[in-house]
Amino acid sequence: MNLRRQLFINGEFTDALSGETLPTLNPHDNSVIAEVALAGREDVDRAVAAARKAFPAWSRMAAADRGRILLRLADLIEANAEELARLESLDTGHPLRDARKLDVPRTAGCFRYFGGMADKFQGETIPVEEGFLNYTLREPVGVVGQVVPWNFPLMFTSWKMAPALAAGNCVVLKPAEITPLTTLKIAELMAQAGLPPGVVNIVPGLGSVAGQAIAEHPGIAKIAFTGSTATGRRIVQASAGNLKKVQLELGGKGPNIVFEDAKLTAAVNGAAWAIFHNQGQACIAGSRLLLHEAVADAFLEKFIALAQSIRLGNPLDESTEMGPLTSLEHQRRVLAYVETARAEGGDVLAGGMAPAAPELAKGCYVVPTIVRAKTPNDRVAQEEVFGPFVTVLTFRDDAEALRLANGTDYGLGSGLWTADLQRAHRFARDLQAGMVWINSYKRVNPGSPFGGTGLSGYGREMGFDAMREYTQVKSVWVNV
Ligand code: TAP
Repeated sequence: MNLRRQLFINGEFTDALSGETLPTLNPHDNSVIAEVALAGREDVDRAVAAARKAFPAWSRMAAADRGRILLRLADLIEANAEELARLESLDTGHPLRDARKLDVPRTAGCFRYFGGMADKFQGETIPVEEGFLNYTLREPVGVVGQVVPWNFPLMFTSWKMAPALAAGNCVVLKPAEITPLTTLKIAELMAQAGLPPGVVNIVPGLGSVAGQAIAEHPGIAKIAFTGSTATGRRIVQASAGNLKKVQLELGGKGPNIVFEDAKLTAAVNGAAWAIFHNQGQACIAGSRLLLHEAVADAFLEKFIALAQSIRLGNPLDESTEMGPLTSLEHQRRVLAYVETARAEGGDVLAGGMAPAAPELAKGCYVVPTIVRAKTPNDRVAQEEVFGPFVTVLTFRDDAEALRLANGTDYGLGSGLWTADLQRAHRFARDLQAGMVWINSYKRVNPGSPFGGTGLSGYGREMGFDAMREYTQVKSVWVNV
């Protein structure tokens, strides 16, 4: 593979001014894939200067022409699909078959959706008093800083950049230090698609250095962040200097509720997808399984058997269903929650360890883990574990189910399985969450708003809402 290992600033790949690099590792065996340039504050300054210079021409370009570049990029992503899928799998541990089937097509689909959106997002005329015409302009906010995590680097690159660019903003994006490779490949494809120099700048680097520099930078008008709630708080504080517009997509502890009238097989399969896809490293994972006590035993028997049948292995292996977590540090963190569960009096019903297979011993693997918590207030029922680790609680009636579901400070994804239409809509209304999936879980689409409430953050990605986030309204009065 032709790996890109440098920063991408002003349309060119370039070393960090300090000359520093950081190795990015293959989580299957922790071997070094590549040394990647590590951006410092002065590199973020260079990137912001390039973006500011590019902004006037990019923001005034005909919206359809901006859109056409994003549509070309979507085609190029599809033309390079296999390389992107392999690279994502190598750098993150996503099973190759998932990267091929989900990550790459969703990335292309997101750029295509917003490419088409560029010339369809418009202002309004407002009926005001006689003698005046009042209309609104939707203007880009300027240079946008974007900081993304390591769990879906390719997809999140598109979720962040596509609406920002369609709306006419310029971008400085920092991928996570441990997964920079596919984002840099996208930068290469952007140049091929005809994106003018400076419109997008990619600065792989440490969160505490490059990320912090983006959050503090006076030349950046808005910051969009996906990651942990703790870092989200830091970003809000660092952004206060120039009163940046802030958009936060943070953690979750998604409740997945199975009622007594649910179709059991569908609920079991859906619950496994909700927590085990991408090794549970998803902010919208269904990580709290709330089971009606009448069906809990039957559900758990099937669910445990399914979890134990999942094939762990090298993500590049075509038959692998679950790969490693993305870093050793994270594997340790997830396994530490197993100890927490035991210390809190919880029951480990399945997994709770690294796999015994010698060929996986050097990797960051964790066996699918199911824990029955003692109380809803236990740490394992409240804190985001972000791994293949699901916490089970049971309930007696709808009121208790709702109390449990809403019983954390998060509010991102949520799901419920029932045959009762009225109950389904009642819960959709009452759940404290940005997204509710009824008889399904974890559906996403570039047209459907994505985001949370409470400690899960604010602002929405995708759809028309994303275009609103990346624009500001100007009201124009004409004396007629
Ligand atoms: P975070 O620290 O939140 O990392 C996310 C991104 O923020 C990375 O690019 C990180 O940089 C950057 N960052 C870190 N400190 C920063 C700062 N002071 N200013 C600006 N940017 C900064 O997450 P993590 O440590 O990788 O993971 C910890 C936990 O967060 C996970 O276990 C999980 O619970 C949660 N998490 C949630 C999500 C989603 S999708 N909601 C995604 C990832 C993690 P570097 O990492 O490159 O240094």
